[in-house]
Parts: sequence; structure tokens; C-alpha cells
Amino acid sequence: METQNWLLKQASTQPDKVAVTDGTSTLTFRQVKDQVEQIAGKLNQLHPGPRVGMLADNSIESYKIALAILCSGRTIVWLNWRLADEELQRQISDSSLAVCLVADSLWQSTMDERFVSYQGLSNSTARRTALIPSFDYDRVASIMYTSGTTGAPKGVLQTFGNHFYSAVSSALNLDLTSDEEWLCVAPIFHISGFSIIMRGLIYGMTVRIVDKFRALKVENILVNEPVTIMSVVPFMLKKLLARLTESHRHYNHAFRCMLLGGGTVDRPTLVKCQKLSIPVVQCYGMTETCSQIVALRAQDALRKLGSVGQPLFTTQLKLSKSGEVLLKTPALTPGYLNLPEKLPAKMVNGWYQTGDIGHLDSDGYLYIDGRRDEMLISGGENIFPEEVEQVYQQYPGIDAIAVVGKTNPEWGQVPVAFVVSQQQLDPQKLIHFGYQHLAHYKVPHQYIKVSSLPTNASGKVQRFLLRQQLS
Ligand code: S0N
Ligand code: MG
Ligand code: MG
Repeated sequence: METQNWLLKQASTQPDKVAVTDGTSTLTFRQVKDQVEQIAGKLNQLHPGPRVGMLADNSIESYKIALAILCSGRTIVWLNWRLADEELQRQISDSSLAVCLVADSLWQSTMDERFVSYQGLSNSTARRTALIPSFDYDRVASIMYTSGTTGAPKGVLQTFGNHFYSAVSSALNLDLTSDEEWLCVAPIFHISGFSIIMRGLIYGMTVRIVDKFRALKVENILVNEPVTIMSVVPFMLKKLLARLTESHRHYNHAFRCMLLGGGTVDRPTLVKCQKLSIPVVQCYGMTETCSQIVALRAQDALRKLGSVGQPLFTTQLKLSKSGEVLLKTPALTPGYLNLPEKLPAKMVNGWYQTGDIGHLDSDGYLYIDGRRDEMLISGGENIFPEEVEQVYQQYPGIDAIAVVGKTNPEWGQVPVAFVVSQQQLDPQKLIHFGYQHLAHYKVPHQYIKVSSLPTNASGKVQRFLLRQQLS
């Protein structure tokens, strides 16, 4: 199946509607189309190949370049700029990138010739080019990497069809109209952020892009600008709540939805939101499902506090005997790049096994209780302990290591390491070593020396016993 290129569609049906703003610059769909044609011309001159990497900040420039990649018939490979160099290199080589476009704010002088800054791209004198007329629903629009228990990066393929069904299901649930203005401070290299851009194109809606999450700055926007909806992770919600408690301000009267995903949130935070009349809609989704596939309705927020809601219109959901959340949805990825066996391994009888453990109440509302694996979430970033352990196994003097999640009031969870060593280990050096090889959020905050790790009969580390020691 294919449809008309969504940008061309919006530029022809509502050319003067604002597509994107950052508070300083504002572009209509006609202007976006015009500028994307110019960027696509410059991109063609680079001969970047079928996939183009993006090391992007949240900016209008990144928005336009992303659309130029899509509208010139290419796939965006989103790279998380928080990753360490060697983590990025693995993803760049896995996706065979010839070119990676880098936001000027993220440019580093040590980057090799595959990296091209936005400034470098704009310096090209190439002529504008026509954009592809249609989007094929089976074509891969974007790739986002996740780690996993093996520590190797897995590129999640997201097709135009996945994005379309995700956006439509979300609109049906939230009763969205094209008059919405969606605040995008969630990183656009995550599906939490990029899905807002795709919804903007599909609904013909204004996206307000914000470069960095700073609670005061975001509060000012929510008070003064006509934002109607914002996607947040628990970290952001808590910071906004803390500010509002002090400032006693009110968000603009049209603001109607704080879409909360990317991890579980504690009950007191939700109760506090109610007291301050912050309209929170909890949702549940993942990179593999192109964002939320389950969400609460605003009118259920009070009645079903703590639930992530009901499956969206195009999602079918059930629980396995062990309580694992199983899904069928047209927003589900067709697979992982270069790993044809990985997705089938996660399917049972056509149902996708999410790895999340949950329960349903008698009305069919889903509650997430934990994970089947050891993954933890810090500030909306997934961390696989195995990946961290593999890195630290290279550290001189470490005989064995196990990483577990510790509850943290700010980040939700943070990684903590239990270490077996015959030597004195300097925590500062351990942290420094982690920073060289891993994204900083993956580096354990604490290193607890133990004489041995608890294992079961087959030699597997019993992490729940370690977690118990922390509480
Ligand atoms: C929470 C954020 C904003 C924190 O970043 P901040 O404050 O800008 O940090 P910095 O100033 O850059 O750095 C300061 C120090 O903090 C460390 N740090 C930064 N982030 C983290 C972190 N997450 N955990 C631990 N430490 C962190 C820095 O390293 C630095 O320390 P030093 O100096 O030592 O390096 C930021 O982390 C953030 O933006 N998080 C959100 C990420 C996100 O969006 N995740 C969601 C992923 N999930 C999905 O996309 C699927 C679900 C989904 O689609 C969805 C989710 C939410 C809402 C809606 C949806 C939807 O379905 O539409
Ligand atoms: Mg770094
Ligand atoms: Mg901060």
C-alpha cells in the first residue's frame, strides 16, 4: 500500500498552516516543503546511500533534514548522542552508513570524514530537487537501536505503515484534531520524540520543538504558548510538578494532555498531578511498536490511577500464563536490521512477546508490574545490565560483576554494581572507565564489593538477592 507523501499532501491541502515552530522561527507546511526540497538537493549531491545517520538535537534544522532524508527516498538511522564513541561506531557499522549528519551543537573536531555537520551540508550549492511523490507503507522510514541482553546493538526497523497506524491509533484515542499543538522536548532520536514529528505530518498539526528539557523553560512555554499536548517521561513530569508546586502558575487554558510514557511512575506523583489539575494520560509502548499501543483515556485517569490503559484501536493484547504482555499490532516492527532470526524468536503464534510483565483488571485495563528480563529504565533510557557487565569484565582486577537497578527518586532507577575483586578498586576510576566506553546514564552509580555473587544451581547470578540487599 502507498499514500501520497505526507509532507506534499499537507503542503497542498493546508499550505499556510504552521508545521513547526521553536518559538523563534516558524514554518508553514509550504515553507517546510520548499526548504526540504533544497536540502534534498544538497543531500543527493552527497551520495549518502540508502540510509543516512542522524546525530540530531531537537531543532527545526533536524526536523527539516529528517524530512529531507525521508522525502528523498532514504531511511533515517537515528543515533542517540548520549552514547559513547564506540557504541556509536558499532551502530554506524551495523547500518553501513556512508554519511552521518551531525547537528552543529553536537559536532566534535575528532569526527571522521563520514560525519557531515549541518553547516557542511548547507554549504553545498546543489539545486533543489523534487520530493518522492508517495510513501510505500512497507518501506523502512527509520531505524532506532536498542541494546538487549547480548549487549549487541539491534536496529529496530520502523516502516511508514508502522508510523501511520501508530499515529492514527493515537488520534482515535486522544480525540485529536489538527488544531492541536504538540510540544516535542522528548529526544527526536527516540520514538517518543520522532513519533510527534510523524503525527504532525499525518494530522497536519503544529509541532513545537524544544531543544533541551529545562523545567522552567518548559513551564514558561506551557503557560504562555497555545500548546495542547506534551509527551513526557516520569523524570520530566516530576520536575514540572515540583516547579508548579512552587510557582502556583496555570498552564494555558487549551492545554489538555500530558502524555506520560517511557517507564512506570509512582502513585504519589499521579495523585499530586490530580491535585494540581495536570491532565495526565499514561501510555505504554516501545521502539518496536513505533510508540504507544496502549493508553488511558483522559476521562479514566482518576478512576484507573496507575493503569497504562486499554489497547488502542488497532492493538490486540493478551497476557501469557506467566503474565507477559503479548501484542498484535500493525505498528509492530517487521524486524531488526541484519538479524532476521531475532523477531521470529520473540513471536509466539503470531503474538509479540514484549518482555513486560503486567496484569489486567476486571475492565481490561493494563497495569505494568515489571520485566521478564533485567532491563532497567533510568530517566526514560533503557539499560541492559548484561551490556554494562560485559564492558566492566574488561576492567583489570574485576573477577566478577553483576549490575542491578536501584530505585532512585530522580531517575526512577539507576544501575548499581556488585563487584568481586581481590584488589582495592577506586570508585572514581571505575566511573571514569565506564564513561569512556558507555553512555553516562549506563554507568553504575555505586560499586559494592562482595566476596562472591549469589548463583543458582546452574551458575546463573540471582540478581533478585542482590536487589534485596539494596532495599
Ligand atoms: C530526562 C532527560 C531530559 C534528562 O536529561 P537532561 O536533564 O537534559 O540531562 P543533561 O543536562 O544532558 O545531563 C545532565 C546529567 O544527567 C545525566 N543524564 C541525562 N539523562 C539521563 C538519564 N536518562 N539517566 C541518567 N542520567 C542521565 C547526564 O549524563 C549528565 O551527567 P554527566 O554530566 O555525568 O554525564 C533525558 O534523559 C531525556 O530526554 N530522557 C527521555 C528519553 C525518552 O524520551 N525516552 C522514552 C523512550 N521510550 C520510547 O520512546 C517509547 C515510549 C514512547 O513512545 C513514549 C514515551 C513517552 C511519552 C510518549 C510516548 C509515546 O508513546 O508517544
Ligand atoms: Mg561521551
Ligand atoms: Mg538535568
